[in-house]
Amino acid sequence: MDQSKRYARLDLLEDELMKGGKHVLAAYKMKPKTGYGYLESAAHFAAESSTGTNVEISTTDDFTRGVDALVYHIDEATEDMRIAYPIDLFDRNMLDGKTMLVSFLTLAIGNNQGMGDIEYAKMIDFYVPPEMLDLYDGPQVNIEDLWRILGRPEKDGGYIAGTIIKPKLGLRPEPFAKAAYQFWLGGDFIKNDEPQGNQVFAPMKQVIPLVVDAMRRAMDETGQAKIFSANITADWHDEMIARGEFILDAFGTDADKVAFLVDGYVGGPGMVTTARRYFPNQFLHYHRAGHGAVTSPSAKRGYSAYVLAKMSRLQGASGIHVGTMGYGKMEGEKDDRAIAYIIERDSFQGPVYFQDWNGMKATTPIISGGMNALRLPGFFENLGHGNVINTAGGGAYGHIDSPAAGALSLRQAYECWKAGADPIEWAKEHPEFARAFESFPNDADAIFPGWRDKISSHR
Ligand code: CAP
Ligand code: MG
Repeated sequence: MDQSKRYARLDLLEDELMKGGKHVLAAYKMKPKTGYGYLESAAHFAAESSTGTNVEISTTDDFTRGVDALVYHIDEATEDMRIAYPIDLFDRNMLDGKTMLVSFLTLAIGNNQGMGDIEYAKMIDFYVPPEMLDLYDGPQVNIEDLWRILGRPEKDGGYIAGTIIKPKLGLRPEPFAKAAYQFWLGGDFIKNDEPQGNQVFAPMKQVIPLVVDAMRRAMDETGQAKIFSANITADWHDEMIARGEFILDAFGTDADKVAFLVDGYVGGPGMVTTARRYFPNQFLHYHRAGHGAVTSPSAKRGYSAYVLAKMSRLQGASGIHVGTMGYGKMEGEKDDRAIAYIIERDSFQGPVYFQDWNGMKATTPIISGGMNALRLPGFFENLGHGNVINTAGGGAYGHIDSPAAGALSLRQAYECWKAGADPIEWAKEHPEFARAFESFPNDADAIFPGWRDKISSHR
């Protein structure tokens, strides 16, 4: 059934829709199945994503038609389809009238992902009007709070050198805490690797008190504050809270140095909001394991990593992984900078929409995945700044001298970029950075060909 007379309004102007402020706009790359017309399929898509189904139904009234989602732009050649969703479509909390991200997903990337007449559709951008922005929690804590705790300025406080306890699984409590202590002698921030929780060989009740002790010893020794991002991901709300409360209790007077890591893609918006609302004062660390299933450029359905990051700011993530823009081991490219810019800036022109955040706090980009000191200078150059949290697991624990040397090499890499120095020259004055070349020789060969002669000749 062709529903384009009801669900398409190609005369609507995007500018006017944005000015009107009563619609959430979403842009997709959509292709219908062979034999289906583009506009007809787009209209069916909008119907399924709002008030309709595949047939005319007798219970529809004039009010219903007033909240139809409307296709307002199509370009079959580029597969571009844009839809305006009236803000009243989105579910509001009974408790406080706020809106919920899960409702955005249910409508805008819900049933429409499995329709018989759609080959594929992927959301590449969306726009939220000011009235709707106010209905999301947004972040309460971000990198500025970590800078304050670390004794740095709250603006432009610079690079936070972090790691992930490696190996990913298989450390008993004592070796785990030892690994943490060793890194903290040189670095700032440690996160649980995402699968680490309450395994039988490393029960949280044993591990966490040892980590507290490791942090305190490292703080005494270095005279610097340290931060630990603890994984509280769990299927059950009560389990997350039990973990969070246990951890805060164990850290006691150092509870301000605890972030909570939530695996927000596999766990979903409910898990993120549980952490955001139950522990509003802790840095909420959004890890996104599994996101590649829908965000990969090779995936034709779902949504992009840009959309994922933008949604995380609405939910109130303090920080989210944004990839490494082609400098690390995970999929990515230089232009992925936009994924960082949309969450950290007051406003940003995305692939389709200009979003003004209307004062919503920033979410901090977390740079992770195959990073080490040698890859960082190029990364910072591409991003244009170093106000990020970087977690390098292999890049710290793979340093041939020690995890502390690995941590120092990361910081030295940042300082090298900041000084605008040549990394080879920098290595001559910074031994931990220099030893990163020996530690990661394949990277060194690829990024700094001929380094062996230049660095070793000055030893
Ligand atoms: C990195 C990591 C992170 C990835 C996630 C890992 O370890 O701990 O989970 O960064 O990807 O398990 O692979 P290494 P992303 O530093 O040893 O590579 O940040 O892109 O979401
Ligand atoms: Mg990991």
